[in-house]
Amino acid sequence: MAIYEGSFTDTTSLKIGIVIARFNDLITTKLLSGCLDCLKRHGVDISESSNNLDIVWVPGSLELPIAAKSIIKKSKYDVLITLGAVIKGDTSHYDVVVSEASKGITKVSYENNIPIIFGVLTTDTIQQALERSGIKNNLGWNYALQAIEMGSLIKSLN
Ligand code: INI
Repeated sequence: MAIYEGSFTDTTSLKIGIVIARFNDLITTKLLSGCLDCLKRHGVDISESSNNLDIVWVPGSLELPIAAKSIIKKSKYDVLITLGAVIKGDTSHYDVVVSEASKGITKVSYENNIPIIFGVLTTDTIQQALERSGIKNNLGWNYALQAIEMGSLIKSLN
């Protein structure tokens, strides 16, 4: 019997890409800082000279899939993290943005056999988004943990 699971300790060779939306950047920059804090505390080199981490900025969550697809072509990543914030509020096309972003990200992940963490907050209000990006908890931290786990797991299975 073989049991496979991700490792949280052997991160030094993990190559990670982060694709982040600028829309609602009050929230997404907080997700990014939580994410980077977690990666750093788990041994990932997050310095500007790092060869193991790249960050790509896009206008909004709808653009996350195409940027993920493009960055994968440019370099070999073990895992990608997509960060965005879609807040219902007055936005009538909330459902379209959430649905297309999630479908697109899943498609890119399956087609390229690379885990892509769906770090897009989907909330009814800005208050909920603030609570999930720092005021109460910073889900950016969780997304980074999930990335480490999935990146190392899929690497070990390939
Ligand atoms: N993009 C987001 O990331 N979050 C949102 O809440 C949002 N709303 O509300 O519209 C949003 N829209 C922009 C969209 O992602 C694209 O960038 C834009 O439509 C251009 O293609």
